[in-house]
Amino acid sequence: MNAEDEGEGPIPKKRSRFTFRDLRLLERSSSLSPLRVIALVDFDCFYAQCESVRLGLTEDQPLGVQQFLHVICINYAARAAGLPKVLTAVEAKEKCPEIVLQHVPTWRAGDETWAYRDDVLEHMQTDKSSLDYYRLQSRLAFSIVEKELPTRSKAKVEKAGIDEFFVDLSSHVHHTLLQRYAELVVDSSESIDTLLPRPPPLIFDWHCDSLVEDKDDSSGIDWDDVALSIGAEIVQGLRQRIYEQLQYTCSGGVARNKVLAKLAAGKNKPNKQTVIRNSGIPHFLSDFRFRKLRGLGGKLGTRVSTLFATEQLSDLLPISLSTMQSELGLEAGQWVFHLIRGIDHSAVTSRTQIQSMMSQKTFSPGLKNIGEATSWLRIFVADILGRMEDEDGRRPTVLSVNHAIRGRFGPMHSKQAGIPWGAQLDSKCLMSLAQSLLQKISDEHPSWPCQALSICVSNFKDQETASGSIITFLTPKKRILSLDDSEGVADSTLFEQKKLKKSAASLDNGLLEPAVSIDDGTKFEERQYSTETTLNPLEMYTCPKCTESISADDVLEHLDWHFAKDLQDTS
Ligand code: DCP
Ligand code: CA
Ligand code: CA
Repeated sequence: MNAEDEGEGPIPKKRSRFTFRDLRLLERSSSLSPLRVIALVDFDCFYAQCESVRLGLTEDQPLGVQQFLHVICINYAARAAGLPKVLTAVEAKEKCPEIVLQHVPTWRAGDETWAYRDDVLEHMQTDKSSLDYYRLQSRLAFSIVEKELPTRSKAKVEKAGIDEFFVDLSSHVHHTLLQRYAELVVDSSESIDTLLPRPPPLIFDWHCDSLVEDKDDSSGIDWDDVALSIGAEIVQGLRQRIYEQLQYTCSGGVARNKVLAKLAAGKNKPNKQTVIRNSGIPHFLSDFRFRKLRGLGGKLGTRVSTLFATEQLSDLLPISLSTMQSELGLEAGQWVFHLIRGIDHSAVTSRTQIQSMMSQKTFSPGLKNIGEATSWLRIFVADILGRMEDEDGRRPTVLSVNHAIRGRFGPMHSKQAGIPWGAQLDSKCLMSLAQSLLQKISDEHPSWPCQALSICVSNFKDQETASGSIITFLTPKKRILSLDDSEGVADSTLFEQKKLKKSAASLDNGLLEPAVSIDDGTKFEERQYSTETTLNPLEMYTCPKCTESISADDVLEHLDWHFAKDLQDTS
């Protein structure tokens, strides 16, 4: 960007603030381009919409999605009736008697797959909730997005949670700009640092429901505005396609980076779209509590609020870069200093790579013997196989079984084994590994009754790159479960297995030789375990019961854990 013609006051400038170089950077989706266009699309009251559409209800029918005794998502009709986002089923009925409460599907010992059931409350102690239906809907929506966005102009999509995705529209917008405005085609005789001509005087359509701008800024429309409006037009089209095909509404935010796009999408809901003009960024941000900013919701945010004794973003603005750096460290200080000014260069990465998945449960009374435990291993395996359907072309290479005789309070014993690369990755393969690992734990340690059991698959590899062997795996299958009757109390715990000390055992084809023993007898750590550890854990939620910060994928299981703990505390 060149500041050559700054300070001309309200008289329309002849040249843009931007150069051909900025345009070139836009084409490459470079985060350094001041013309960058990033969008975040987030589904409105996602689980509630899934249920409302599935049940064929109208939007104005209040609906809540129930998980055991709690309501974990309510639609906008219920919010209009004054209900908070999370509450108990009893409170929901009291405050809004006409509300429809739909329980999430559950796994049940003895059944072949998860199902919607009318009698969950009679089986609270043995059912395990399943998010598969919502994951499936998320997948369907995502495939519409991938189909609609042009590959030629390389729009990049990043799934950022079960119901939201970022799109880097920069390259696509560049393509459209050049199609629509011939004056932007580079003249080879000109220097790349030449200022662009001004955009033509336009009757401007922002393609949004809410525009954030600086009302005092009289500099007029420039190419960054045109770029954002083209981005908004694309997002509007995407949202429209999703609605036509799935009947789900979502809200969109369009701005120059991920942090701002996310804030914008949350600003007006439901079914609304917000665009932040670059000139409006300081004003837009000044109202926020800084912990709302992506990246400041967790520990770093807590540190900042403790150090500077404030939650308000505006209170941080007078703090100098050097003070930030001396308090928070060079890198973190600089990062926070920029972030609160709306500067964020993080890239939209086309795929969030899940590194591991865990399926888990606590039991009270504990599982009596290996037979009971095997029934639950089958459910865990089916749960994990269902979730792996999202992982097209990637498969885990390690499976571990974690066994904690006294639940969260340990000790925990874990064993892991390599998943044979040549084998079909199905319930038979995973069960065979899991069973032999559990048997080994049971042979080596006093193990029954057991209060917490889990399996974890990890070290995901791309099928093509990892071995070169072409095999079939993960064709969607019916889960095969034949479960014994189990008396164990259901429900998950949140825990983190100790880091595996050794790498996987033999990954050779066909070898089912399990068991590199890891951390036997180590103290059980009472910390949150992210069931789907991604490189970039994005969405965190504050649990209404304990204020712990929980990733989206763990929320249901976390509430499950509270439920189990409440039961324990009252018994
Ligand atoms: N979720 C949950 N418990 C929470 C928060 C979220 O189970 N405390 C689940 C249910 C939500 C889904 O994750 O439908 C997506 O979470 P969002 O934060 O995007 O919230 P919603 O989509 O429900 O509502 P909004 O319209 O505010 O986006
Ligand atoms: Ca949402
Ligand atoms: Ca969301």
